Amino acid sequence: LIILLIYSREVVVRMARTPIITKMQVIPVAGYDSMLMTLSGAHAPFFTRNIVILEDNLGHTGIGEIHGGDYTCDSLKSVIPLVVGQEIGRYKGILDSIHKCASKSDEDDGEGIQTLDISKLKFVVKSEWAIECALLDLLGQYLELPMCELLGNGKQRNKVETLGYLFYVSDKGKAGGNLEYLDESNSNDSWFRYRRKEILTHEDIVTEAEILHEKYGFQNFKLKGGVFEGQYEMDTIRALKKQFPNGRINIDPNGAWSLEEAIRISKPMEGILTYIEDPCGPESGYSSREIMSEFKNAVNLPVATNMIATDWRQFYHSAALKSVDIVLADPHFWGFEGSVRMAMLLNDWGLTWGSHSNNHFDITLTAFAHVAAAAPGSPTALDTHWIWQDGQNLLKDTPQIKDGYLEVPNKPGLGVEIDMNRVIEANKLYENLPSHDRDDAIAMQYLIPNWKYDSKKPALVR
Ligand code: GKR
Ligand code: MG
Repeated sequence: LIILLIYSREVVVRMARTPIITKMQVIPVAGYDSMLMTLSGAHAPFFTRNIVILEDNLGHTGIGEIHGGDYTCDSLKSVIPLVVGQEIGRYKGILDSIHKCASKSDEDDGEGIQTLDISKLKFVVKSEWAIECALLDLLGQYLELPMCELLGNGKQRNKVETLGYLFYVSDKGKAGGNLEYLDESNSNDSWFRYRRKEILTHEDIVTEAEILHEKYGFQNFKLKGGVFEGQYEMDTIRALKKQFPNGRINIDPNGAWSLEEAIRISKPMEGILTYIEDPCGPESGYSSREIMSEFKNAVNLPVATNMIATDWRQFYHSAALKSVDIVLADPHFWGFEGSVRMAMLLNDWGLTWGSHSNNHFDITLTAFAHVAAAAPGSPTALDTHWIWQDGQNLLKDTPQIKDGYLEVPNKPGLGVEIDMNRVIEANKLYENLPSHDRDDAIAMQYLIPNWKYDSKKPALVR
């Protein structure tokens, strides 16, 4: 039997025209975050991710990063036998075999994230896209081509316009020392000091944008709404526009406003906002795709989403109803090839592509740079939470954001090198956490006792 196994392995190796995957590791990791405010509550001091590392018989290493938590980690580990032993040239077949053996979790009711229930995000994210990323990294190294050259029609640009993701931030001191938020008050970097402080007023947000503009050169900003009354948040946008008259500014309340409120407060913002993201959600028996379509009929602003079109079936209905102009097709929802396929389709239809993000490390930053580099036409400035994590690098050569543009590594594959010492540290942090799933209610309850999530009430409105 042993001889037979050795023989059949030899046959596979001899027949393979591209390298064989010899090892797949799944490493859960954690990093530090600020007390960022959103409709779903307040970010915890830590966020979690899963890292995939593939090795091939040429000695190359391919990497990918995705959503954190045990569900995603276990899904990744369960498919290791479908990946190891395969040749990288068959990467589409490998992913197809994973899809075919995937089964829907009993907890997944198919609702998606149209009401921003973050416990459902793990069903919208597909763990195998971290494997797709690592496979494309290996394939790019084998072919000596940057990853963006393997996607869609290949590389469309050398750098990718990126936005400054503005958040209201609560005072971490209000958690009474029970939650271990990072203190960067001694940092030499003014952004690193500022991002861990309370940021709640219009003036605070303008200062946040000014510091970010100074450090990264952003000309595009997105304010995370769903925290205060909608009118207060629109006044923050006005203050931003006053300071950055040429800036392109967007607000995303994650569907918190009713259709009536969204129309009332957004109409006066025509000419001030560049676009608006998920202003309203499902109501009165109508889905968010129907409600957003009515919003679009009433308000003359381009509308973006990462909530109402998270797969092709939802996109079909969103497109049929003309509910959106901009689809933020996160490669971790749609896949790398799928996100670029969406970019090509939107471009052909005269619509716009962009990408959504959650907290992430620099592996995701690099991967998104390649996807956006392959998106044809004029994508909207890319979302990234990276500015809140900058400094917690898992790479030795993290791509930089300069003058508002993220560099796209011009080396084979992802074009970056993983720093295993940092990964091991981030894994230790993860292993010491009491829970691995995101729960924004815990920190919120220090601000408002017994606070509960309500998709129709901004977090600080109770
Ligand atoms: O990180 O809290 C957050 C964001 O609000 C995230 O959960 C959203 O999914 O950033 C995202 C968005 O654009 O909707
Ligand atoms: Mg959004």
